Amino acid sequence: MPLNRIGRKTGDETFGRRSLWNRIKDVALMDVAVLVKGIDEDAVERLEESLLEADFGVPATLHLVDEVETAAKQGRIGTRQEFRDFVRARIVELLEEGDPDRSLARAQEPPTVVLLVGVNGAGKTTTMARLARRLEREGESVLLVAADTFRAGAIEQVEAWAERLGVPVVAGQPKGDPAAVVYDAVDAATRRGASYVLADTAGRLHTQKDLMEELAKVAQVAGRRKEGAPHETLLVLDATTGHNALAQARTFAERLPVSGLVLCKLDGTARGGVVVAVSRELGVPVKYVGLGEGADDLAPFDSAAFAEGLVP
Ligand SMILES: Nc1nc2c(ncn2[C@@H]2O[C@H](COP(=O)(O)OP(=O)(O)OP(=O)(O)O)[C@@H](O)[C@H]2O)c(=O)[nH]1
Ligand SMILES: [Mg+2]
Repeated sequence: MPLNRIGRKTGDETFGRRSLWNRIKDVALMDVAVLVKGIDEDAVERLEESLLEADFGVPATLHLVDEVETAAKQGRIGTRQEFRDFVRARIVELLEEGDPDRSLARAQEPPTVVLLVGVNGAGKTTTMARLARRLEREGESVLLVAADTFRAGAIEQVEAWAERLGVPVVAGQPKGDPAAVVYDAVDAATRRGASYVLADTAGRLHTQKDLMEELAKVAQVAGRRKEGAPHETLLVLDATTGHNALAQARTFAERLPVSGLVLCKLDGTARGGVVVAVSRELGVPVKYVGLGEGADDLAPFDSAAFAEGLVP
């Protein structure tokens, strides 16, 4: 198991099911009280450790700890509420650095091609459906693509969503070539004048090299059919994943032009602190959050609301 720089275990198993932010609150608040009285190396290290364990990532943690330390020394943090507000504001700052554009990409000439990628069960298919619902409400015309030809039942799942939403779908054959399906779908969308093509892809572990190559090919083939495609590649993350999301994100971004993140299952107990690190490391914004299993449970990402959820 890897060790962090203060010699603690950093594997997922150290995290447990309980929200790490509850632990941060306990440990960090205590430590800030100590900081306020006078700087204590152990207190700083404990705060650092708790942030690392909350999947914050090393650079963001060091940055935040430095700031907390300075603010405490200067007497700007004296109460729990001040600490809470301070940490929330810093998280917002981390997420808003560079003034990220969180809107969905739009091709100069329709259709705009959006790929949904991620590990198994993250929420890709549900996100595609919810995105279709949002876009249709905004007056866009959407074509769904069932390009998960790998998992049994995946094509039927997309077809069921298409019927429920009343949007057209282009589906592949089970075990067929997903790149060919996406190519055909872009063709179909161009003929129909659809403004968005939303392509579902099969879940895959970032460690499965062949499947990652297959996905890279899907993106390349889309680009051959339509200039600039995929115009948006959304990496869908499960908020309950923890630290592993960072490794996932790195590998997907090596193979694909990941342009945005979607954080699903934020309606459960998980707070998804890891997206702060993922977003910063990849240099791409979180665009949406999934807040349930229904067709309307997708919301634009709001960093202030997110920070409040992280530091309740
Ligand atoms: N509570 C909750 N459940 C979600 C959310 N998003 C997806 N789910 C559920 O998570 C499960 C997996 O969602 P899918 O959309 O099928 O995930 P996927 O990434 O397409 O999965 P594979 O195709 O198997 O890789 C389903 O039961 C969804 O209803 C969310 O935001 N909140
Ligand atoms: Mg799926």
